[in-house]
Amino acid sequence: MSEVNRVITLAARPVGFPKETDFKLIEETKPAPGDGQFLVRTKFVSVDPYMRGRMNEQRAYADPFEIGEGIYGGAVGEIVESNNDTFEVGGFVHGMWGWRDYAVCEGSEVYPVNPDIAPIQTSIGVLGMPGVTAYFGFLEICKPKPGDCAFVSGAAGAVGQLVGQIAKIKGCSPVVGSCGSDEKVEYLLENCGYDAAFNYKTDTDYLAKVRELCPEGVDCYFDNVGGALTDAVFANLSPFARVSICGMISQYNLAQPEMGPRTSYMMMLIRQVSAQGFLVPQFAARFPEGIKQMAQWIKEGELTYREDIVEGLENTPKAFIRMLNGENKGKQLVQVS
Ligand code: NAP
Ligand code: FER
Repeated sequence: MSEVNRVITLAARPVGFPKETDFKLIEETKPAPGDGQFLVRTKFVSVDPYMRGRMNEQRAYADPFEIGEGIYGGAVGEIVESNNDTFEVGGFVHGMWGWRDYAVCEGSEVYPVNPDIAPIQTSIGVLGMPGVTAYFGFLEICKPKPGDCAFVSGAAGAVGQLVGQIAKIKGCSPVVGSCGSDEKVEYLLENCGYDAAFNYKTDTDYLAKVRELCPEGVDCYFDNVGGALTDAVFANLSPFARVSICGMISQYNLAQPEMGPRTSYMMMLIRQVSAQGFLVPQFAARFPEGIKQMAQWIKEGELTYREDIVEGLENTPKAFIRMLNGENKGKQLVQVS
């Protein structure tokens, strides 16, 4: 086993869209666990949109990453050395140690992963943070009822692909999504039970498109992207619609932020709409319940998901950038070992 620990650090704060040169791979000595600690060898790391916010100097909802420090984020790995009787060598755990080969961990920083229940990388995907974001962000905020029209933006990504299926399970109709390629549109229609979907990069009259696909208005809007598409969905909301403000990826890589909203507020007023932003940790106490239900749906064939796996820790910046670019098909992961 290698004695070197490769760590991907932030070399420079990205201006606008991140570049590979904003990151730097450094080599450290493989760390040794102290009393009560254990050493984890990373199997998969997650690249997530929120990490872009942590690369800025300005604090968003988490502290900025420091220049020259390793990038922190979701990861899953195998325990290879242990001074802790509860975390034995050969066991798997997930945690937030991020883009590195090895991490020394304490029991309080990680969660055990059972490889017999599902592939270990699902602990940072469908049965992890993106999964519970879809589950609680949709059910608790959109409060779907059978027959509601549900619209999901960013519908083919890690979170979005799940939201539409949960909407279907709950009897929403129609379930409509937007995404950035024809291949993704086809995936949503063929595999995720969406009633309709469109490619926002080629079908650019969003107002007309949402009206066409949601003729009775949108009752539940799960928003991953913000921006012009969201303006169009707001203009088509039904009376007493519920909007779950999950993400705004159309804004994350802008060097200059866009200002707004105006018409959206007007629509909230005249249609008596509720719109609520959320950060998924607010549901942390209920994660086990959501994960159990999603695992059950997967087992019963009610819920499907796709993962997009790039090989090699050194390619993590590439994977992060391709995810922000929309080249990922489902949850973007990096296989490290
Ligand atoms: P993802 O959807 O798997 O990947 C990001 C996707 O965003 C890309 O594949 C791309 O798909 C789309 N995108 C990129 N630029 C865009 C633009 N300008 N306009 C529209 N779409 C764009 O990522 P994810 O992990 O599932 O996250 C989805 C959203 O959920 C993000 O906004 C994220 O910040 C949010 N989120 C929020 C929470 C929370 O606690 N609130 C937790 C997790 C995630 P296309 O091909 O469709 O362009
Ligand atoms: C968290 C809060 C928010 C977190 C992720 C998010 C991994 C994601 C937010 C977003 O994508 O907008 O504690 O932990």
